[in-house]
Amino acid sequence: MTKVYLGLGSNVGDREQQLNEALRLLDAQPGIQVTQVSSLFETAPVGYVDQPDFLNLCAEIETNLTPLEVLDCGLKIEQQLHRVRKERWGPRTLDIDILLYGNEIIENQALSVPHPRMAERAFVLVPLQEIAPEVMHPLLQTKIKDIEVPDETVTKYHKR
Ligand code: PH2
Ligand code: MG
Ligand code: MG
Repeated sequence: MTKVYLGLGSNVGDREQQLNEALRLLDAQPGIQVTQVSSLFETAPVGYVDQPDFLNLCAEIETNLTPLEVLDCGLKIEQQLHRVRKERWGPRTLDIDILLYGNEIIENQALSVPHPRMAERAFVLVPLQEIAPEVMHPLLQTKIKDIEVPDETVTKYHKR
Protein backbone atom coordinates (compact mmCIF):
# COMPACT_ATOMS: atom_id res chain seq x y z
CA MET A 1 0.00 0.00 0.00
CA THR A 2 1.25 3.46 -0.87
CA LYS A 3 0.21 6.72 0.76
CA VAL A 4 -0.79 9.22 -1.86
CA TYR A 5 -1.73 12.86 -1.32
CA LEU A 6 -4.31 14.49 -3.57
CA GLY A 7 -5.31 18.12 -4.01
CA LEU A 8 -8.97 18.73 -4.77
CA GLY A 9 -10.54 22.00 -5.89
CA SER A 10 -13.87 23.31 -7.12
CA ASN A 11 -15.11 26.75 -8.14
CA VAL A 12 -18.29 26.07 -10.14
CA GLY A 13 -21.65 24.83 -8.87
CA ASP A 14 -22.16 23.50 -5.35
CA ARG A 15 -18.47 23.37 -4.52
CA GLU A 16 -18.74 21.67 -1.15
CA GLN A 17 -21.17 19.02 -2.36
CA GLN A 18 -18.97 18.22 -5.35
CA LEU A 19 -15.87 17.83 -3.18
CA ASN A 20 -17.74 15.55 -0.79
CA GLU A 21 -19.05 13.50 -3.70
CA ALA A 22 -15.53 13.23 -5.11
CA LEU A 23 -14.24 11.91 -1.76
CA ARG A 24 -17.07 9.38 -1.65
CA LEU A 25 -16.35 8.20 -5.20
CA LEU A 26 -12.61 7.95 -4.48
CA ASP A 27 -13.22 5.81 -1.41
CA ALA A 28 -15.59 3.59 -3.43
CA GLN A 29 -12.87 2.77 -6.00
CA PRO A 30 -11.43 -0.74 -5.69
CA GLY A 31 -7.87 -0.35 -4.43
CA ILE A 32 -8.34 3.08 -2.85
CA GLN A 33 -9.14 3.99 0.75
CA VAL A 34 -9.45 7.61 1.78
CA THR A 35 -7.54 7.75 5.08
CA GLN A 36 -7.41 11.49 5.91
CA VAL A 37 -9.19 14.62 4.71
CA SER A 38 -8.11 18.17 5.55
CA SER A 39 -10.37 21.07 6.44
CA LEU A 40 -11.98 22.95 3.59
CA PHE A 41 -10.45 26.27 2.61
CA GLU A 42 -11.85 29.08 0.54
CA THR A 43 -9.10 30.38 -1.72
CA ALA A 44 -8.63 33.19 -4.20
CA PRO A 45 -7.93 31.93 -7.73
CA VAL A 46 -4.25 31.65 -8.61
CA GLY A 47 -2.93 31.92 -12.17
CA TYR A 48 -5.99 32.93 -14.15
CA VAL A 49 -7.51 35.29 -11.58
CA ASP A 50 -10.74 36.34 -13.33
CA GLN A 51 -12.80 33.41 -12.07
CA PRO A 52 -14.75 32.57 -8.89
CA ASP A 53 -13.07 31.66 -5.59
CA PHE A 54 -12.27 28.00 -5.03
CA LEU A 55 -12.88 25.59 -2.24
CA ASN A 56 -9.78 23.44 -1.80
CA LEU A 57 -8.86 20.48 0.36
CA CYS A 58 -6.22 17.77 0.46
CA ALA A 59 -6.84 14.08 0.98
CA GLU A 60 -4.61 11.16 1.88
CA ILE A 61 -5.41 7.85 0.25
CA GLU A 62 -3.86 4.43 0.65
CA THR A 63 -3.73 2.51 -2.56
CA ASN A 64 -2.28 -0.43 -4.39
CA LEU A 65 -2.98 1.26 -7.73
CA THR A 66 -0.13 2.56 -9.88
CA PRO A 67 0.29 6.33 -10.33
CA LEU A 68 -1.29 6.17 -13.80
CA GLU A 69 -4.23 4.17 -12.43
CA VAL A 70 -4.76 6.79 -9.72
CA LEU A 71 -4.56 9.54 -12.36
CA ASP A 72 -7.14 7.70 -14.45
CA CYS A 73 -9.45 7.32 -11.47
CA GLY A 74 -9.22 11.05 -10.77
CA LEU A 75 -10.00 11.92 -14.39
CA LYS A 76 -13.00 9.60 -14.40
CA ILE A 77 -14.35 11.17 -11.22
CA GLU A 78 -13.80 14.66 -12.68
CA GLN A 79 -15.92 13.60 -15.65
CA GLN A 80 -18.62 12.12 -13.43
CA LEU A 81 -18.83 15.51 -11.73
CA HIS A 82 -19.41 17.07 -15.16
CA ARG A 83 -16.12 18.82 -15.55
CA VAL A 84 -15.82 20.52 -18.92
CA ARG A 85 -12.28 21.37 -19.99
CA LYS A 86 -12.17 24.71 -21.75
CA GLU A 87 -9.12 26.81 -20.93
CA ARG A 88 -6.18 25.60 -18.87
CA TRP A 89 -6.53 26.80 -15.27
CA GLY A 90 -10.11 27.94 -15.96
CA PRO A 91 -13.17 27.39 -13.76
CA ARG A 92 -14.07 23.78 -12.96
CA THR A 93 -16.64 21.77 -11.01
CA LEU A 94 -13.85 19.50 -9.81
CA ASP A 95 -10.10 19.15 -10.15
CA ILE A 96 -8.16 16.26 -8.65
CA ASP A 97 -4.36 16.51 -8.74
CA ILE A 98 -1.83 13.98 -7.53
CA LEU A 99 0.53 15.89 -5.24
CA LEU A 100 2.70 13.10 -3.84
CA TYR A 101 2.81 9.36 -4.55
CA GLY A 102 4.77 7.84 -1.68
CA ASN A 103 8.26 9.26 -2.06
CA GLU A 104 8.38 8.57 -5.79
CA ILE A 105 9.57 11.00 -8.40
CA ILE A 106 7.67 10.52 -11.65
CA GLU A 107 8.27 12.47 -14.82
CA ASN A 108 6.55 11.40 -18.00
CA GLN A 109 4.13 12.73 -20.60
CA ALA A 110 1.08 11.97 -18.51
CA LEU A 111 2.27 12.81 -15.04
CA SER A 112 4.72 14.89 -12.99
CA VAL A 113 4.92 13.92 -9.32
CA PRO A 114 5.54 15.68 -6.96
CA HIS A 115 3.11 18.14 -8.53
CA PRO A 116 5.45 20.73 -10.09
CA ARG A 117 3.67 23.78 -8.62
CA MET A 118 2.60 22.43 -5.23
CA ALA A 119 5.34 24.18 -3.24
CA GLU A 120 4.34 27.59 -4.65
CA ARG A 121 0.64 27.32 -3.88
CA ALA A 122 -0.87 28.22 -0.54
CA PHE A 123 -4.15 26.54 -1.57
CA VAL A 124 -2.22 23.24 -1.64
CA LEU A 125 0.26 23.78 1.22
CA VAL A 126 -2.18 25.00 3.88
CA PRO A 127 -4.47 21.94 3.70
CA LEU A 128 -1.54 19.56 3.13
CA GLN A 129 0.29 20.84 6.21
CA GLU A 130 -2.78 19.85 8.26
CA ILE A 131 -2.72 16.19 7.25
CA ALA A 132 0.92 15.54 6.26
CA PRO A 133 3.23 17.85 8.23
CA GLU A 134 5.99 15.27 8.68
CA VAL A 135 5.97 13.91 5.13
CA MET A 136 9.09 14.66 3.07
CA HIS A 137 8.89 16.35 -0.30
CA PRO A 138 11.12 13.99 -2.29
CA LEU A 139 12.63 16.69 -4.52
CA LEU A 140 12.99 19.54 -2.03
CA GLN A 141 14.04 17.14 0.76
CA THR A 142 12.03 19.33 3.09
CA LYS A 143 9.16 18.32 5.36
CA ILE A 144 5.80 19.63 4.18
CA LYS A 145 5.43 21.63 7.42
CA ASP A 146 8.73 23.41 6.71
CA ILE A 147 7.87 24.62 3.20
CA GLU A 148 7.25 28.34 3.29
CA VAL A 149 3.66 29.17 2.42
CA PRO A 150 3.21 31.96 -0.14
CA ASP A 151 1.10 34.93 0.84
CA GLU A 152 -2.17 34.12 -0.93
CA THR A 153 -5.71 34.42 0.36
CA VAL A 154 -6.63 31.12 2.00
CA THR A 155 -9.32 31.16 4.68
CA LYS A 156 -10.79 28.29 6.61
CA TYR A 157 -14.30 27.57 5.39
CA HIS A 158 -16.35 26.67 8.41
CA LYS A 159 -19.36 25.11 6.78
CA ARG A 160 -18.25 21.49 6.60
N1 PH2 B 1 -6.35 25.40 -9.48
C1 PH2 B 1 -5.76 25.79 -10.59
C2 PH2 B 1 -5.45 27.20 -10.88
N2 PH2 B 1 -5.75 28.09 -9.82
N3 PH2 B 1 -6.54 28.56 -7.68
C3 PH2 B 1 -7.06 28.13 -6.52
N4 PH2 B 1 -7.27 29.02 -5.54
N5 PH2 B 1 -7.37 26.82 -6.30
C4 PH2 B 1 -7.17 25.88 -7.26
O1 PH2 B 1 -7.48 24.68 -7.03
C5 PH2 B 1 -6.62 26.29 -8.50
C6 PH2 B 1 -6.30 27.66 -8.68
C7 PH2 B 1 -5.38 24.81 -11.60
O2 PH2 B 1 -5.74 23.55 -11.32
MG1 MG C 1 -5.00 21.69 -10.50
MG1 MG D 1 -5.75 18.94 -12.61
